[in-house]
Amino acid sequence: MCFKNVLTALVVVSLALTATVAQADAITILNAGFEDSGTPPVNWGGYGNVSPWAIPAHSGDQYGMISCGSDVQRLFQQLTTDGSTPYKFAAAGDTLTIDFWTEKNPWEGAYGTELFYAQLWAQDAAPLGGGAAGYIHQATGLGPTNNTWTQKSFTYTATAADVGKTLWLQFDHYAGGSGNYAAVLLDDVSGSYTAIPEPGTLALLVTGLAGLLCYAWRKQK
Ligand SMILES: [Ca+2]
Repeated sequence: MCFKNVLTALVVVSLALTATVAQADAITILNAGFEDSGTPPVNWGGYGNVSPWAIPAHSGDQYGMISCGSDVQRLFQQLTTDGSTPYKFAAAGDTLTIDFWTEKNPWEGAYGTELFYAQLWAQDAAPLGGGAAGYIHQATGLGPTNNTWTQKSFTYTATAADVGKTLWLQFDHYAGGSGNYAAVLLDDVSGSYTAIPEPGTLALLVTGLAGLLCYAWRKQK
């Protein structure tokens, strides 16, 4: 093998390994499309329910709905990699991305103080309490559009304090006070995570590349 071919192979292997170690893997969201009914929907905690109301779902027949007035209502679910194994950040720098589709009924007014946001909780129990403390990230600016399904997304980068804790995704909705009523609709929630390469993986990568370089150097001589 000539030097040029070895170098080409080296670059290809390096790129492939880099892509492998930085690859995003899927988070499993159970009943992500809210096709399994219930109050709350199957596999979700909180208060919201499932509705096949007059407006069509983003996909399937049903969507999740968080209805509320003067109180805050929510839907939440623990994040797992396969439906049962909890997903936990392995190291600071790992990232988690959540995507979902949302919509709002056009007949519901826009209240000045209406709030909708997604929270990420890192702890060992379900985030049943409504307090502000306890979550590690609150993603705002995710408010739904009237009568149009829109896709929203947020990404969180883990800190050292988050490592090893169970993670919960929670959608919160507050309609703006007594006498107000509003519902936010959700559908097709998905998630993915990207782990930063572990030191051991990087060491193997560097060792392998060094070996290939030595081989190429010897062949050239
Ligand atoms: Ca659906």
